[in-house]
Amino acid sequence: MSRIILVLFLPLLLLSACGGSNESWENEKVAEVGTRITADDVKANWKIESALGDEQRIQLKILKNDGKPINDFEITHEKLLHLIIVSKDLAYFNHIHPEYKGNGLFEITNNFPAGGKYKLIADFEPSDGDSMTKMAWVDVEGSEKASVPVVVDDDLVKSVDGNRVVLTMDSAEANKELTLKFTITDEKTNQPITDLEPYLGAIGHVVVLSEDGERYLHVHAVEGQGSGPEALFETEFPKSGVYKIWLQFQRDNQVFTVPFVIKVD
Ligand SMILES: [Cu+2]
Repeated sequence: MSRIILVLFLPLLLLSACGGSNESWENEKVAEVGTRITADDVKANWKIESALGDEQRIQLKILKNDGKPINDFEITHEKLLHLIIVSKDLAYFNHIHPEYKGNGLFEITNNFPAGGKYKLIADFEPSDGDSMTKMAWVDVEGSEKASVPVVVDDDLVKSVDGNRVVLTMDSAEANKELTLKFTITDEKTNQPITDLEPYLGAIGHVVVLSEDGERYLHVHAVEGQGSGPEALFETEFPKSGVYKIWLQFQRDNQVFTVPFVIKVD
């Protein structure tokens, strides 16, 4: 895509460099020639193979469309690349950070709970590009487990390892910016939790996927938050339907993952 633009508009670039016509129309086009890499310029090649024991080795090669590897990545949220793994039925979730091997290649092993289809989602930012997401469905060898239905939660209160989390939203409408508010209390004492530790440079991390696993939402932690009991995140649902939300936060060096299923009108 960008190469085509480059070829088409190179004459314009030369023209303007030579002090030629300088209409705004041309300037806009020339701006697209800029060297910053966008998601359209990048592809990811995924490979999964058996490693030691029950582990599978995941390899992810980040390339430009012309096949040249992207070599340099920015650290975002403390890591070069974030990998989310979700099973087809959204029952299994993992968030891990592959090791960078150079030459655009990231690698990590993962212990999948069963064979079958999984969605792999990589978030990263080439040093001369935009932050971007590349996703793929992959097949993992092995016997499959029965699929667990995605059921909308009756109430948005979940307890995980002694942490009780309440999710409230200012609205649940599609195509509207909204805030997800998580309030965390101690399940035993009912006291507010105020010892959240920064996790990946924020108060927490939230992943949202549509019921079919096709839509992955960008969610931003509201900046400058303390250490609980509230954790606020901003997002926008692109379409009505059922979504699964995973909140991750850290206390005492341990990361907790709390899932919710909501219906968006
Ligand atoms: Cu991450």
